[in-house]
Amino acid sequence: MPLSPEEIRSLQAKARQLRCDMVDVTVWAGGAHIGGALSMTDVLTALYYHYLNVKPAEPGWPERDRFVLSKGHGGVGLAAVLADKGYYSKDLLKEFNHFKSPFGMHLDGNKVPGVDASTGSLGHGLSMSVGMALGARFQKQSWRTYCLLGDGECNEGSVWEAAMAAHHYKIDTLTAFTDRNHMMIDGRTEDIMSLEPLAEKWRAFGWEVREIDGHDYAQIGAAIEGAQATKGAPTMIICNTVKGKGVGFMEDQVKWHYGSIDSELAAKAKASITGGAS
Ligand SMILES: Cc1ncc(C[n+]2csc(CCOP(=O)(O)OP(=O)(O)O)c2C)c(N)n1
Repeated sequence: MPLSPEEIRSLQAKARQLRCDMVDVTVWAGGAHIGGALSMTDVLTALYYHYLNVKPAEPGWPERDRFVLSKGHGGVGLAAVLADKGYYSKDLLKEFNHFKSPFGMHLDGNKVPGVDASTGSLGHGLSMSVGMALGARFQKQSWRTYCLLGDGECNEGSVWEAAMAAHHYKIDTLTAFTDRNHMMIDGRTEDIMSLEPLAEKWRAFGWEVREIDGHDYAQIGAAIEGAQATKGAPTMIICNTVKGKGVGFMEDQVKWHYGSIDSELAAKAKASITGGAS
């Protein structure tokens, strides 16, 4: 069922809060991949606050939907979401990436409740997702697998090996997203290693492809529901996003791929997120 206007408003409010939480974690950690966390926040919010069938009190629940953050450097974003969902105390976020903390910059599935796959080395998450989705099929389980990739990550050849396998096995319980913020670590994707025509590439690999505004909840919801209804093929949802989304001075700025924030800059960032000056 399409998201109602009320549900959309509620998700937007949640995303504002989560973006502020991510800013806090970045301050506590001394630095984080904040730009790419902010660009994927709306997709994460739609998944975790509406579509994913999970039980935060029982992270290992066998029938849960799986989520793989293939762009694992976005751990600062996922960590904030999982804390807010109640997988662990928000206080733990103060230790994010500190010595002896369970949280590294890239989340470890053996240490952080709710993390279905340890990622960080780009290019592996889609293969893991294919394996998980096949596992569900072999076990005759109906849970779904969701995977979020970076656009720069799609430079990795292993992404396309996984794409071939997902098509070959007709894994229609697999939904992937590309956070198409048009940037990678060191510049614009089209300058460093061009990806276009990206949608056509996924289609050529046999995927059902949807292209959306990755900050528009009606579009995100419709695309996820379309993927859930698709039979015989995996779906790729290309989410056009803005790196640093929500924080005016970070938006579309490659230097905010990874950055440090002090409390003064954090206040400015939060004012921007909540509608104050940027
Ligand atoms: C195999 C591998 N090579 C290099 C890196 C270093 N690295 C971290 S983030 C990043 C850029 C990724 O770009 P993108 O997927 O577009 O991420 P986003 O812009 O959404 O943050 C790179 C190259 C890595 N984590 N893994």
